[in-house]
Amino acid sequence: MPELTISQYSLVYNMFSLTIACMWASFAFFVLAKNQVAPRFRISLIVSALVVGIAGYHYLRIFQSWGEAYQLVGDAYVASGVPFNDAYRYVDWLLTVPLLMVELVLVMGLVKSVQNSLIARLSIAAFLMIALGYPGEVLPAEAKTGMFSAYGMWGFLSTIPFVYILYVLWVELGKTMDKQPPKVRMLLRNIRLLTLATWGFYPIAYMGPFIGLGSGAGAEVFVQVGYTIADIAAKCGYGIMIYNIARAKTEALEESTAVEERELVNA
Ligand SMILES: *C/C=C(C)/C=C/C=C(C)/C=C/C1=C(C)CCCC1(C)C
Repeated sequence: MPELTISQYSLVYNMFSLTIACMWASFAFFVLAKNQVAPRFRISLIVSALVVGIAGYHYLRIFQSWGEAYQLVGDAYVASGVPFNDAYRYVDWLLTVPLLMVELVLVMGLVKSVQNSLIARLSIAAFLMIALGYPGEVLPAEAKTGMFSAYGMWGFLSTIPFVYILYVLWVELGKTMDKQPPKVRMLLRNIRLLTLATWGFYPIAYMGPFIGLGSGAGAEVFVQVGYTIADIAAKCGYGIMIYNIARAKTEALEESTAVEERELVNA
C-alpha cells in the first residue's frame, strides 16, 4: 500500500462512506417504490434492492478494511501491515453484476423462453467476466506489468465475456427493443449507454499499469475513487433507471386497459 497524504487518505475514506449511504438509501427506495409498478415488474425492483443491499454490506467491509490498512504516522498515512482486502470487491461483483443483468432482462417483460435464455447467457457471461479477472487482480504489483504477462492474459480472458455482453445488449436486445413503447425504447437506450459508460471504467482501471498509471499514491486514489463513482452509477443510478422503465411500462399497461374499457363502454 503506497504512503498517502492526509487528504488522499480522507478522500478515499469519505468516498467509501458516501457509497455506503447511497447503497442503503437506494435499498430503501427500491423496496418502497416496488408498489408503484405493475406486479409483473416488481421482481426487477426486488433484484435492484438485493444488488444495493449486497453492495452496501461489502462497502462497509471495504471501509473497515481501509481504516485498518493504514495508520497515521506524523502527517502521512502509512501501511499498517494489515493488508487492504480487495477480495470484498470481487466477491461483491461476482454476486451483483449477474444480478444487474437479471434486473434489466426482467423489466423488459419479454416472452418467457426469450427471457430465460437471455438471463442465463448474460448472467453466466457476467460471472465469468469477474471470475477470470480475479486471478490477475491478486497478482503482486511487480507482476502487473507487460500486456503479455499473466496479468495481461487474465485481463484478456475476462474481456471476452465482457464483449459478449455488449454484443447481446446491442445486437440481440436491440431487436426486441423495437417492440417496446417509444418512451420505454428511449429509456432502454439510455440504460444501455449508462452500462457501457460505467462498466467501461473497470477494465480501464485494470489496465492502469499498462497505461502508465503505475502503483503509486495517485494511482491508488484514482482507482479507489473511480470504483466508488462507477459503483454508485452502475448500481444505484442503474436501479433508478430500471424503476423508470418499470413505471413507463406500467403506464403503458394502464393506458391499454383504459382503452379496452372505453371500447367496452362504447360497444
Ligand atoms: C457494480 C459493479 C460492476 C458493474 C462491476 C463491473 C465490473 C466489470 C465490468 C469488470 C470488468 C473487467 C474486465 C472487462 C477485464 C479486466 C478485469 C475486470 C474484472 C476489471
